[in-house]
Amino acid sequence: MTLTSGDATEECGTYENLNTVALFEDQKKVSLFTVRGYGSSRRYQLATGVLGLISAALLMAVIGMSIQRACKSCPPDWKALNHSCFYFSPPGGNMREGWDGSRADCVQRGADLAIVDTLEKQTFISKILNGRHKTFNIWYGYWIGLRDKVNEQTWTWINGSLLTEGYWRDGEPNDYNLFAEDCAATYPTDDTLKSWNDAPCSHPLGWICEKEATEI
Ligand SMILES: [Ca+2]
Ligand SMILES: [Ca+2]
Repeated sequence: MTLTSGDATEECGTYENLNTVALFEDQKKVSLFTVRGYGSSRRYQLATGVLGLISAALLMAVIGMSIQRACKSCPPDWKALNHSCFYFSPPGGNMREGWDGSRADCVQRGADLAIVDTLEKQTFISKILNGRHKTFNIWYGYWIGLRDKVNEQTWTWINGSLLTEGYWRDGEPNDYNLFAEDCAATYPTDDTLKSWNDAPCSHPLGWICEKEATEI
């Protein structure tokens, strides 16, 4: 199955199509064998032929449903990566929220803040932010679903799993001592693998939501 990334897309299986051809060929062989081997009368030949066609049609219908189930899609204003959809809040300065407000927006969209737990996700998100903003700026951050709010320096994703690999900017996370910096955001940077910063959770920033792609 080919995985997709970019704008809202559909993702459909292809192996089912190959199986369709093979199974249909098998079905034709069975039908021909039936007609040649047992069709002593014309009526019997006709009956087996019709049965063969009906069973082939049923087979195609079942496989067609299987192909539909393999298709995934994201809403028009979301970006697709593998089996996930990502929403990036608009880049305008009047569309910024604290971490809690950002998460509430994601939940309202049937999603949650993004869990950036793979290199592929990190690179995907960084490239999109770099395309938007061109350069780093403290106000160009986007909240992700990562905090050390409960235990300082124990970074935990919103699904409860602990951070195993972080893509922090040099010198981060620093829990900058004038504030409690307990929420993580990702920023446009030259190095796509060094884009995170811990910031005060009330800091007004953009946000990135993530949800499973929908089967259609
Ligand atoms: Ca902290
Ligand atoms: Ca920091």
